[in-house]
Amino acid sequence: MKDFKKSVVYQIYPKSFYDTNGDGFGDLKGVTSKLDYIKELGVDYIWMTPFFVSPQKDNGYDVENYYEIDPRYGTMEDFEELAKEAKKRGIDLMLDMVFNHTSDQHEWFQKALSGDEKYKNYYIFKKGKPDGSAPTNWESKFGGSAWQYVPEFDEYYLHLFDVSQPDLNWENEEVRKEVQKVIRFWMKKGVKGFRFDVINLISKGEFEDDDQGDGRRFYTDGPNIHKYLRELNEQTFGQEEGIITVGEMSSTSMENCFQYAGEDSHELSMVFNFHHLKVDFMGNEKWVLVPADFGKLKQILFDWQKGMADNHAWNAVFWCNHDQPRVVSRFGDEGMYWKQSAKMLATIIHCFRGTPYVYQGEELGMTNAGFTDISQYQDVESINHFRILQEKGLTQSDAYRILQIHSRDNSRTPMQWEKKEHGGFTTGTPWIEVNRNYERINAKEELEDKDSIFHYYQQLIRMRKEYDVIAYGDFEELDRNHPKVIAYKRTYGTEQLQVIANFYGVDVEWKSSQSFNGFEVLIGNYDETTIEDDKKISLRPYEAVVLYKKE
Ligand code: TEU
Ligand code: CA
Repeated sequence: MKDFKKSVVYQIYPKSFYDTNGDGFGDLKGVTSKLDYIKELGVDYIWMTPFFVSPQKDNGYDVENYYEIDPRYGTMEDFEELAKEAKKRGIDLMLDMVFNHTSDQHEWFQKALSGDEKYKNYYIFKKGKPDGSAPTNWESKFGGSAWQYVPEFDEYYLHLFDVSQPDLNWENEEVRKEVQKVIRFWMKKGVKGFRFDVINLISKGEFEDDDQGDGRRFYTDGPNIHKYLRELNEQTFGQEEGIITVGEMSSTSMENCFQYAGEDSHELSMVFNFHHLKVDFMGNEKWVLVPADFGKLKQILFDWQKGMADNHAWNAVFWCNHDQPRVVSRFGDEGMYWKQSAKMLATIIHCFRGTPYVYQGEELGMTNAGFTDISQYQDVESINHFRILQEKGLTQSDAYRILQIHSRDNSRTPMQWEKKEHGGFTTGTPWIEVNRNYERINAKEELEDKDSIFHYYQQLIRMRKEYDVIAYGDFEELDRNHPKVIAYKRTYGTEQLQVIANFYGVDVEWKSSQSFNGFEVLIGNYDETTIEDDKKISLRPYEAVVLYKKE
């Protein structure tokens, strides 16, 4: 059985991964045909973002039927073939379960809209305020009110995301039973992992106006959340050994995560939190341009590493996913130090305590989309906010600059396979444009180059399996205040690891409180590392080095 502490997960956004029939959409057969590539990287699990029947208003996070494959992606036979071929290569599948909401096209919601009380109670319908306005002032994460008026009922329904994504009512036991049924169905198909979409938003608390924010404090980590997760665990994945689970925890608190992902709490194996990916926001506001706050980034990473370890809870560690800009563009340098900075960023994550997640194309150092016209954008959130920003008085060019930095489409451009039209992703017209740098950045070239970002990731992934200190070691921060360097130490029995990374494109000298005596270089992103003396090291632009010692 796999040990999730030694495992690495590779995330696939199938729509943008590989298209086998020329319709411009990636498909399940496309994933199957690239399994050898994924195997070469050395990962243990593939997390597949949703491929269930969906009107695709939010690229599949609006599920119409949890039991069937959207024909755009293929058939159930294609899925079974994928699972079988993956298994042959020692790779298990993790599916993405979207249970905070369904699509408005889901049969349950359609029945609710037709007035069927049983199904109305699957969702959250409420009367408006006496003046007829929405029940609360909560905002949708995609812009605008979180409530949609239904004239037939003179009521509103709640949608924390798009208007086409009505929130499910988890207080209703029948809803919880339906959800359990879905999980059991996919477990029977041999699925060994689940990622739960925005799962910490399912338990709504009081429905009150928020005079301090957008409403999230009323439904984030809500009153019954731990009860629901324990129940889910007990009724489904907890009954089979070796299933790994990860909860996507939106705006969560660390205290709640101790419980969500605690060793003995019987909720989930691990959690994603996003605090470290808001250091270039203004508070919770993402649609602004502010430079990334390095001090804050370091503090958040260190606090979560230490806090979760001290409380016997487990992190998922990552920079990238389908909702985030590309990390090399965000915190690295996509120009002169493209390769060094991509490797440096990978080093930090892959030596952390937690299970690393690699998002498709991250292992190639893929960059932000570089779109310059709104017609190139496909994401509902980006398109809404492009309008909202201009309504707020920003110029169009400022709105573009913000989208270029923050849009989720930055990570959704197709996988760059080779130096061919559309990066070899499709022979047709891709649903979203391929990044124009595919001739320089693509899988084929990197597989041939020993010094590539791909091969560096491969080495990091292998190290987690070979060195127990990486998988199981304690965490200790080394220098909280240095303005350019991230450094930390891991210890496990007689093994010690020091990770030292220069986060900037300039030379720096760094003095450690620890001695380097007896340490050897395990991996680094420059040919040779200059250790000045037993406590001093010179780091070149974006240099990262991992030192190891066993007594
Ligand atoms: O994302 C949840 C989420 O809140 C964010 O990552 C979101 O994209 C961001 O806050 C917007 O600024 C999950 C999925 O990963 C995402 O793709 C879905 O759109 C969303 O849930 C709704 O299902
Ligand atoms: Ca296709």
